[in-house]
Amino acid sequence: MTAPRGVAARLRELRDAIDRHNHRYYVLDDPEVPDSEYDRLFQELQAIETEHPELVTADSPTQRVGGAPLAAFDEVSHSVPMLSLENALSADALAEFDRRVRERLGRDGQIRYAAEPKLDGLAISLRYERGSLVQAATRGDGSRGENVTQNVRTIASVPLRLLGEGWPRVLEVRGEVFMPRKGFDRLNAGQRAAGDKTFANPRNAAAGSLRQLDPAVTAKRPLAMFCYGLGLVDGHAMRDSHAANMALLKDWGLPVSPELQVVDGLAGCAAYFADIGGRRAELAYDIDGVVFKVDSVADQATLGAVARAPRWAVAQKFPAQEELTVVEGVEFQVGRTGAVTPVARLKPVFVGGVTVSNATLHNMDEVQRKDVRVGDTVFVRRAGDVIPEVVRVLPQHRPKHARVVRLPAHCPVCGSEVSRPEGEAVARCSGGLFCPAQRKEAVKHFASRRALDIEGLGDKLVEQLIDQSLIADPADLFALDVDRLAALERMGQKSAQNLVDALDKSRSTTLARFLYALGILGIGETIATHVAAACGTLEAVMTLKLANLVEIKPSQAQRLQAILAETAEPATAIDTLAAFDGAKWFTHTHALLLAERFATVGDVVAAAPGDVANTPDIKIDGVGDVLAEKLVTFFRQPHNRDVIAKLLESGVHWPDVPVAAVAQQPLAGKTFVLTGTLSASRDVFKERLLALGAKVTGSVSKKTDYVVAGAEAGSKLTKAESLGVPVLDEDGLEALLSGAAGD
Ligand code: I6G
Repeated sequence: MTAPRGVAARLRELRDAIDRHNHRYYVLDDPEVPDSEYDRLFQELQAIETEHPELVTADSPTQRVGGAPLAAFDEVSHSVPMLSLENALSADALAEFDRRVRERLGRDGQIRYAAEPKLDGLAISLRYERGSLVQAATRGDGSRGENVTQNVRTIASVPLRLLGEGWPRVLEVRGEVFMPRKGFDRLNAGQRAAGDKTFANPRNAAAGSLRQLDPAVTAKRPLAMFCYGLGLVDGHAMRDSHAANMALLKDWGLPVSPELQVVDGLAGCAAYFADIGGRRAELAYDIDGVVFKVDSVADQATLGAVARAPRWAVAQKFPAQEELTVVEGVEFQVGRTGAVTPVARLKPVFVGGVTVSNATLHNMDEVQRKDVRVGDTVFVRRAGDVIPEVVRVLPQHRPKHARVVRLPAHCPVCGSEVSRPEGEAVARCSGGLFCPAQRKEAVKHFASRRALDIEGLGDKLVEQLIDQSLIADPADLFALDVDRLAALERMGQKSAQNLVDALDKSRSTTLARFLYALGILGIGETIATHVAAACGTLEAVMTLKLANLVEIKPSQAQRLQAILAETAEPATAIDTLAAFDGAKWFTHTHALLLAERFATVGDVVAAAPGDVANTPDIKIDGVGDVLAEKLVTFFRQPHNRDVIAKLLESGVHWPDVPVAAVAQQPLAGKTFVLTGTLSASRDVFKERLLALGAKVTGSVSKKTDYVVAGAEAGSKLTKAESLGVPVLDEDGLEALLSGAAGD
């Protein structure tokens, strides 16, 4: 049945009116009509939609809360990465930021900054297509987040349809979801009354509410949002200033901070920071600082981004909050790499919005420097998300029998010896993967998002698996079956099956991720990518020798032979030596390198200097002598080789990286900038370029070799054209990649 034309027109009228009233009520805080009038319009709309279900659309105000509870959130790839912010923890750090901005832009005068409070909430990306909200996603790791559309639709201040006109065909808006303090207090009072768990602070409450699988629960939570930036914009030239763009969003009905202001130079920033700091307690929501952004969009493009943060924005944090409490004990925690870290157990104290009962003491040098003893009254500090720390002791409150903290001789978890090498601050358990604590951390790392990305394998589950001896190392994960998993605490048949599926999916990975997942000391994600690119195969990595990577110059070899002849016993094993007067460069790494060829000092002294000298034949970006030793030593350990063999037997695999050494990599020395929308996330193309030895940077300069421009490329494309930098489209990039890879 088609509805009469008059009905459709009335329906449009009602939706427009309700959207407008919602906006005035929830965004502008300035309602135009009494609640009774709003209710009447809403009921009329509901009645029409009940009679004409064919007229119901997803962006109707009646459809905010809908949809069945989810089993899990889908993953969403961000077409433009969601960056984080550099922090400035002092006025000096902010001045340094301003100096760098002016230097990079070549400006003497003041920079105009857009300033607004930094909310203590959760970053979110909203996607509007032709004015309707189609997707909302969390930041996740910046490239991929979780699809929380159903939940975000329930936030009253987020429009399901944009107001006005002239919006781009696709508009991605970034902002922060938060819970105002009053709503938080009400929520906790309700939770308490119902005997349910209360939330420690508004941030946790906002995060917990947004990650509900049942949108009906989220709908009851008092969430709000402010937009602070843009993601992908397709089909509309936005304005050339950040503040003007935010004003445009506001015109389209999106909530923008009423505190947003444009200020001039560092002095303007300082005044704004002081003003907001003074009014912090009066604001309706928690903030932890102020964000300053270069207001000119063209200048933002020139400044670009480093790693995960734009160079044109900074978060100046309020000073950390500190409270007094008492150290009730000191325990030692064992981390993934065996580091034994002293942790103070504190009398619980409320600092910066959370109850703190543990604080790190970092290492024994710090314990001694601060002279922290059990029984001491101490200041504890918590700054933002940083782990709380003991700042200083109040010696006047020290009880008579305050106990001195000593490093245990044996690991508190496995009983192995704890050693602290000369000159190192960190003490380590020598148990390696024999130590359950290290095993747990190793498995957690192996499963983590940037490693093998095993969805559903949370920390608690890993702990259970190790404690119940169901696994001893990461390779054992692949032998787990649904029945064994389903028998674990808080696991059912369905989640067990999901985990087995996730394990199966994770078998297919990349060499770089695999190397990172092994958790080799010092080998982070970037270095793992360089190692994979330089070596090409796991076998090549596993057979690396120090001789491939570490240099001993002929002049050093000669001098070393002379010193050894004079000062060392010929029968001394060469791998026990390090540093001599006159050869301070000679480290344990060099001794290990020589041990690949010689057994004793006598053998080294008797050799031709040319045989003692060494020229490395593989250059791995970022791998110096220290990392070279860690890498080579790791793969020499039989238990590490056993775990790797087991992993390969369980079907973990990756595509080959057909490369030998960086110098021979086809794209070595070439710098690329990726811009605009490509058919897959830019990270995918970045990974492929890195694997062939290329560098990928965020900003275009004369040194850029290629700019790869996808759809709707903006200022970077314009800059490339003005500098005469070659521009490739996606097909051009594919051709270059397959040519370079020798396909
Ligand atoms: O995490 C953030 C909070 C607030 C932001 C941010 C912000 O502006 C007020 N702005 C940017 C550009 C980014 N993160 C990346």
